[in-house]
Amino acid sequence: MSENTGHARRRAGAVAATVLAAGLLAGGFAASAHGQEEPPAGTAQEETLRDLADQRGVFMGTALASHRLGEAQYAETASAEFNSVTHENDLKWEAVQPQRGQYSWAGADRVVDFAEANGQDVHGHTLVWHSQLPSWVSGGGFTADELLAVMDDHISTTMGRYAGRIDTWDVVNEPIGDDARFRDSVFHRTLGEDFVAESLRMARAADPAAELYINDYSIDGVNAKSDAYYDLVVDLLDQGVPLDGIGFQSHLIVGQVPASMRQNIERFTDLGLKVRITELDIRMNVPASQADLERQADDYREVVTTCLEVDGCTGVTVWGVTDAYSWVPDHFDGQGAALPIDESYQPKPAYWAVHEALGGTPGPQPTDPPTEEPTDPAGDCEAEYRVTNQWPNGFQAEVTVTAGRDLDGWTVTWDFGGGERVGHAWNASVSSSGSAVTAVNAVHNARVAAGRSTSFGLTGTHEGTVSAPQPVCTGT
Ligand code: 9MR
Repeated sequence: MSENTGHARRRAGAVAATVLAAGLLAGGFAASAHGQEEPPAGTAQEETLRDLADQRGVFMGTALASHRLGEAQYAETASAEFNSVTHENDLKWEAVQPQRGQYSWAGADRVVDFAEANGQDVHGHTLVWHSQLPSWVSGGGFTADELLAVMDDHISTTMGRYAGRIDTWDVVNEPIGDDARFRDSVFHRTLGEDFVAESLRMARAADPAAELYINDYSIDGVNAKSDAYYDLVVDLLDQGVPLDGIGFQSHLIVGQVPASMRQNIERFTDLGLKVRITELDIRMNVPASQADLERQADDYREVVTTCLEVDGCTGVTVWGVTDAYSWVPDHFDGQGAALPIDESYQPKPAYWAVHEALGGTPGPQPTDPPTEEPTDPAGDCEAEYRVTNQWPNGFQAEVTVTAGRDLDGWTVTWDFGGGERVGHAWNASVSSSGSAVTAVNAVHNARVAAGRSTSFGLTGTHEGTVSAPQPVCTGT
């Protein structure tokens, strides 16, 4: 890719981050008219998931459908939020070689071109899979030698076309079934278990520089199926078969992130393999309850944090840009809402959980109903400053503004005592002059009724001390 092109597209794509941030500023996760507006001038722009992943040197990916790339919001969100893409369907055998020897690259190329124009990596999905396999292969009646030739042609042609442009591949997808035994397929029936090793050898020959993976679902925790994979990959490595990693698809159900996920990732990375989370989504019954959305956020946080904490777990791809186009509702009756961005391209609690796990802000917290009688401060308003998190060079704080009378706007000022500097802020416009900081309400939280509260947040840097400033609040 060209650096310049990538950079230019990157800025254009940041529109989506603005939409997401503005959705947040509009006061919630639901779609709202404000969702299309620019945030108030001076409001700090939230970093996107992509920004944060880039800073950490990990991938944060999504699955793309070529036929959606003409939709501006889809394309802008995909480029702003993700630094890696996987073809959701366009690179599968039935799409690429529907008839023997007749290759069809339009959809696959479109996704690769999009990724290159946006400076994104592409993960190749997938080469040898029992599903979405054209009937000329599955019902072809090939001998072992013939089938090997058919596989070699498909692998070498497909990987060869994208050599240098697609650097990682799911060479074999889902070879083991839910019963932890090799799945019945034309490949297994004709070639036995060796079809996996053969596919990997062909892939290495097709593009020696590419990283080669086996990919499957329901192998996220330690269980009979992941044990079977463990045995398989130990065997492959013992035989010297080229294999670089294993993909955990991670199609999960809310509240069911396996407790042994970390241990499971580590046993594969201990073998010298990489682990990728390749297709993460976390489904629930719909319409989604707030409690499930919060639980889902915890689950997303756990998966992303677990991956980031293990050396050799290289990143996370979520299986789609928006709930509007997720595969889940079509395959699981009454379920959906599985992705971090909702059907209206608004960030869900899961989005902010991933944001936070990647080192960003946690986004807006749900407003708890008041549990006590509202306080009634003297004067216009009072502000309470609370440090909510801190780390070696940084900190996060929340400031609560409580109105003493009905306010049409408010300003909070304070002085940092310890050399702190504000980095990002949300739900207020924050500016600094030396150690003096001024925070002015955002549009959506300007009005505060007497006795009620609103809050804003910020992250910043420090030089060793995180002080507890005394903020002063003035109402307008
Ligand atoms: O998301 C894909 C969906 O659009 C297709 O209809 C489906 C058909 O098999 O495949 C989905 O993607 C699958 C992926 O390629 C492999 N792992 C499971 C994914 C979800 O089914």
